[in-house]
Amino acid sequence: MLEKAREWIREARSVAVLTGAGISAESGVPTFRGPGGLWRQYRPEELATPEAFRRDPRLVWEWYDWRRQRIAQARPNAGHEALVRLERSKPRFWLITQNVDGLHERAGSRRVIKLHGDIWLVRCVACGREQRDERVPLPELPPRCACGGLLRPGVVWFGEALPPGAWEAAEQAVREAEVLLVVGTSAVVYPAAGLIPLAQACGARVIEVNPEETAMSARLDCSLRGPAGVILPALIPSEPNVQTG
Ligand code: BJW
Ligand code: ZN
Repeated sequence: MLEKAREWIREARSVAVLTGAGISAESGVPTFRGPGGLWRQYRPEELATPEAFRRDPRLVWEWYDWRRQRIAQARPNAGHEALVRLERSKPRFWLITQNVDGLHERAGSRRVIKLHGDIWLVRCVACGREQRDERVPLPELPPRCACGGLLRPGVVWFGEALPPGAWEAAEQAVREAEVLLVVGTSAVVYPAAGLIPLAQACGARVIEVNPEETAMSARLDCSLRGPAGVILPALIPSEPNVQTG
């Protein structure tokens, strides 16, 4: 299986990658679902919503403040680094991520499409002003804008639209891809998970890297079972591929 997947990746000139929380798990960033996916007694579906924020902005901010601290302490791992090598070896490449932690960019990835926003952005619910704020912990919860309005994290919650242009860019990347590599996502959140059947409908081979079976495993060409920090370095060699033809 691994050998076949290596060959598909080696031969492809156009590659797309879809990542989820699992790629950052080995960096110490908790995933949403499965073991370690709970914060206090809450499920992410109860906190990552506009309704939860309206009801209790302080509670939602406590969760984000805790995650921001975990992310600030984290370093990119061998999985993030392998994807940087892959990007550098391909003439056409896009890394589509559901993650808000910024670890792909910190590892050196450049062609990144962020579907669910960025945990280091804050946006005023009153005047709409958005800014970067990397302070951990935040001095005041919930934080406030200079205009007095409440600030919210610059991320995409359930029921909200993706950032302008992000979905179109992701769809385009997947339509063009000969190979889609799906790493560390449970593939239950849409529209992101819909990129997998789209890639297949457009003729791409889809390779999954995940220690567990997922909602999409049964329909995929190849599922590699194991942690991203182990499988991705084995899949993507250290020497950049020389592209011919
Ligand atoms: C490892 C590992 C290791 C562990 N190595 N792997 C169609 C059908 C049904 C529902 C919908 C639909 N279309 C839309 C919906 C509704 C909804 C949805 O999908 N609901 C489902 C849950 C049922 N979607 C939305 O609401 C989306 N918006 C939308 O559709 O808007 C429409 C609209 C249009 C126009 C105007 C207005 C509206 C938005 C979805 C936003 C999701 N937001 C979150 C929070 C982001 C901010 C934050 O970080 O706090 O995104 S929720 C959370 O889930 C987060 C993640 O990005 C996302 C996906 O999770 P992910 O990454 O897959 O993580 P896990 O934890 O689930 O899985 C981790 C995996 O890693 C596991 O498989 C492990 O095995 C594995 N793993 N260790 C590799 N070492
Ligand atoms: Zn404001």
